[in-house]
Amino acid sequence: MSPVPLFHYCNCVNGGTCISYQLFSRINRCLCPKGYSGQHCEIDTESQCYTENGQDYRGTVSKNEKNEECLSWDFPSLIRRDYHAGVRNALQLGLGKHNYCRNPDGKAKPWCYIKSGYRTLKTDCDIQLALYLSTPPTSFSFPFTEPTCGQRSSSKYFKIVGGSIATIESQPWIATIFHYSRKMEQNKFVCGGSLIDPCWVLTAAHCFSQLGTDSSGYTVVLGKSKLDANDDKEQTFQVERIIKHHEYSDERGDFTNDIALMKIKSASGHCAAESEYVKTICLPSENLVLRDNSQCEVSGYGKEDNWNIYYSKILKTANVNLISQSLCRDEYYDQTRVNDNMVCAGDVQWKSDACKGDSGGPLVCEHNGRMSLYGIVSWGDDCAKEKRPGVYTRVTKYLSWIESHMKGVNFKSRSLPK
Ligand code: 4AZ
Repeated sequence: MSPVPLFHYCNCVNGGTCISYQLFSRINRCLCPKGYSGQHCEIDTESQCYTENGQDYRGTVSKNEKNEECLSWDFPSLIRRDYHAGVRNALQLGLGKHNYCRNPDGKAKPWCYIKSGYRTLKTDCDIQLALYLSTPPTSFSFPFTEPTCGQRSSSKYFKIVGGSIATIESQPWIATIFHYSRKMEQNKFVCGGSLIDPCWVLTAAHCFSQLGTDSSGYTVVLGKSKLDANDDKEQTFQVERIIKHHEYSDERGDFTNDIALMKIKSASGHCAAESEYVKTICLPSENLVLRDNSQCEVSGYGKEDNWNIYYSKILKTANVNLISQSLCRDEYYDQTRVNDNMVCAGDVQWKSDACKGDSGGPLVCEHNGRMSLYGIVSWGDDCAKEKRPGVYTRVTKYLSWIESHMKGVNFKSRSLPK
């Protein structure tokens, strides 16, 4: 993966995406997913009740039990009180330039200040305790809630010489596929992939050309930041099944239908647990055709150039632009190699590209405020070579194939909301 420097320090929460207007200023802002607002997407615009003592309540109820309007936490005279918008850990406590009820000090329920004559009083809010008939739903595994796919918890990049390192939080859907080598007595890196459901990883069919589709030798790691070091953010799974597209072929070197699914195994049946480092990516809707030149990003542990013998030891990301189908097919490659089930993307200066080892990994693009999986790293002539863009499997063409194999999954909850 070749370089594209980016600085993002938005501190977005709840899956907000950091947008940076780098060229003109150093302004950053969070693009919040539906249901969240505020500078850091910290305000939950939908929650009407609180749980436990409401210390985590981040909703927008702003009246006390007598139906009086709360004072804003940045009201000037509150500066003399213990809790106001200017306290050091205001963001963590939920305090800011708003008058929503909060419980920053562990009281019984959310409260707020009100003005009563010359006095400022602390009063309980008119807000109900949530009642669950069973355990509360977790948004990751509960199929009837809004999908949580395609929302990263932060988008941090650190520029280094010769490349752009991505934190795992900025690509939490990336999966790393390994295969056990008996000869070397260790797991060897094979390919990248994308987590599209807690139990399913989407990757490229050509990843299994050399080592086959016997699932027993493979391992999938989620939340991995460094290729040859382990840490406690990682989640590792064995593989239950590998489904390669039955019409995949590279006999003519064309890599058509370069797509495969891996079902990962877990004793509980829940597979991946959502965390800051592990999240699903949305699948695009079937008719999504993004405009030529749309900026997308590709990530992986691929080689930094085609001749390098080593894979990158750290996760990298590069911005690439979508290239028109006709330009790619007729000018950059030819009709026998590029078909409508593929999409091409490249850097304007041909400096960033996917490379060997990035295969199977995600090409993600923003659409409707979420990141969705538009392509799978498939092939290309060399890496970052002029007029030889990266070619990706066009995911929108395989949605029914994916759905037909992911039996038992509430497929709609895996797609981008319309
Ligand atoms: C590969 O060998 C490979 N520049 C993947 C992507 C590209 C080239 C090669 C695109 O896996």
